[in-house]
Amino acid sequence: MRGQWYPGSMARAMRQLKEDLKLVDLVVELLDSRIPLSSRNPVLSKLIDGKQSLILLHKADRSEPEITAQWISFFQQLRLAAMPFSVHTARSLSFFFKYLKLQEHNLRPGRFKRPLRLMVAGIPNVGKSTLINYLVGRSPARTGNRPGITRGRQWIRLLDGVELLDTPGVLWPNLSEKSTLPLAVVGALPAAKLDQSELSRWLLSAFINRKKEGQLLKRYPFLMPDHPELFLEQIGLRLGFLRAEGKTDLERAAARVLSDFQSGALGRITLEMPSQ
Ligand SMILES: Nc1nc2c(ncn2[C@@H]2O[C@H](COP(=O)(O)OP(=O)(O)O)[C@@H](O)[C@H]2O)c(=O)[nH]1
Ligand SMILES: [Mg+2]
Repeated sequence: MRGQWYPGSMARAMRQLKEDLKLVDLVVELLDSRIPLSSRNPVLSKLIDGKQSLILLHKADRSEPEITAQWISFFQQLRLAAMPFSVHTARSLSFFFKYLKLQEHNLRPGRFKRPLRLMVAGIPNVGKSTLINYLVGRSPARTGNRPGITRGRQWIRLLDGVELLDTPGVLWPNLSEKSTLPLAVVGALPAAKLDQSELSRWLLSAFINRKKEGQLLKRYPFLMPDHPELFLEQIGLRLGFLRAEGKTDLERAAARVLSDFQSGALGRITLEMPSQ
């Protein structure tokens, strides 16, 4: 199963991650706040064993804030530090930097006074590169940065006494059966390998279950809210997605729904609850 999605590259990424972990004091695990269960790597917690770790519920601008707060309590009950994060919300950054300053104070090995070192890890498309670029761009310690070199990797000074590894760790997601659809709709698995209309039907019913038909109606103002099973058909028909035989092109309608979701045009939604 794992190999089917990530041929070869994941084993290599895992070996590299194990090497990088030896160099850091703190691991920042990015989860997609819309699917915190499925975007968690099942073995990372064993690998970082004993090390300080922080969960960022990333892309928090796309998920429901009340549910993100529930997830944070959920992780706190497991004794895991977690906070919401979005590169589109300035407040995220100040919380994160505050956390780092506190850790620097608590964890930085006193005797040699070397910097606190951290790395970012997460599944494909969760926003690792975007986050690193954003942190580097917003870092008050950026000016006059002279990164030290560690076997092809670089340390970037984020704050006084805090350094970030420039390359993120790539993890595979939770690949259990029930995670496939959630991962594919957020773009963590190649949607093209799956049935587009199955994916979009699943997504549309998630909006209905979460009582968010209103958000669908905003984007597709012609939908009849009482006919959820016809949504895809209506979308295709009204957008003029027709096949030669005059039938609605459901695959094209499905692809539109998925791309509207991924671009944020369908508004905020969380697809996995802590109670699951
Ligand atoms: N809405 C939203 N999108 C984000 C955020 N961070 C990253 N993204 C988007 O997520 C997609 C994947 O980001 P990328 O950094 O390439 O992911 P990586 O594969 O983990 O390195 C890109 O389209 C980013 O623009 C965020 O905080 N909010
Ligand atoms: Mg990347």
